[in-house]
Amino acid sequence: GEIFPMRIRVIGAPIDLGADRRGVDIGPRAIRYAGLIDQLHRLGHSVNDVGNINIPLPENQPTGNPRLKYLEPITNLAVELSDMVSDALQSEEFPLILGGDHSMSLGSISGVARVHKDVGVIWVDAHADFNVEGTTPSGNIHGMILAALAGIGNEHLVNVGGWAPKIDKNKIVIVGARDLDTGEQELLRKHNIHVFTMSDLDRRGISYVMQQAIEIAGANNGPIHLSLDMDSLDPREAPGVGTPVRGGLSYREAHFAMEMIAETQRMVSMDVVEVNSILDRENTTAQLAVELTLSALGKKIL
Ligand code: NNH
Ligand code: MN
Ligand code: MN
Ligand code: MN
Repeated sequence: GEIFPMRIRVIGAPIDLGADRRGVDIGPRAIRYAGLIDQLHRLGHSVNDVGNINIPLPENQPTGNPRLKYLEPITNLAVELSDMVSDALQSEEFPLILGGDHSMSLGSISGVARVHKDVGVIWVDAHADFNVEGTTPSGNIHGMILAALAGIGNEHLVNVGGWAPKIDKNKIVIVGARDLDTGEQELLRKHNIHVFTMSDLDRRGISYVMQQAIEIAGANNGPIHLSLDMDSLDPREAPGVGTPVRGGLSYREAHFAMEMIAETQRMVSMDVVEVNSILDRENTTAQLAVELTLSALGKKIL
């Protein structure tokens, strides 16, 4: 089928400081190894792969506050990545950011929001990543990033780059949620965050849910950022993630969600996160990440 050719800037952010299970730092290489760049070319896009950001090893970093582990290196990365993403957009390239754990989205989405003030976010994830210091069960910052982007939580996370909030909380939509912590549920309710759980998906179907998600995040025909956590998929499809949760998106549901976003032609940037190669089977999850990225960037069956 026909696609709209884009100039895509690929940025690798191999951070694993925001999560407990080691192995997501291999994610960007695994996704490239699964053929990302070549397949983007074949689809008709041009690609500027700028490589991976240098991330300090956890072995060389103090953990810091156990309720906000590795806060300092995570906010340092966010500032650097934010600049890189803004720069890509200003050069009229589409930022495609490869993780790494979901803490990298603090930087990627801050960078988009600086250029597109009205951007909304579709957060496809088994989790809501809406914890704060007082609600986190783990101290892992990848579980706090969406709240931080909405202006909620620790001031160092919230004010990365010197401004807040990055995203209007009315333009945040979570799709695929099925594992929420108790305090996190309360925060989501208190702030009226739009959450489409797996139960909503069972009841209404992926087509209805994505149509709503696109209307909410892309209100007034505004720009949309897609943050795809690979643990949104059912672990049978995506075994290589740090926190698998049963009962996730099927292969086709995930593809169809991506195809619907592509149809809008309003996605301005995209993250693919949480591919954990140590827990993966023969790069299956990285291959699926590539396939889903292609669908989001215009690949059609016919
Ligand atoms: N909610 C848990 C926490 O905050 C798990 C978060 N893990 C994720 N999020 N993979 O996408 O620690
Ligand atoms: Mn996540
Ligand atoms: Mn704009
Ligand atoms: Mn998740």
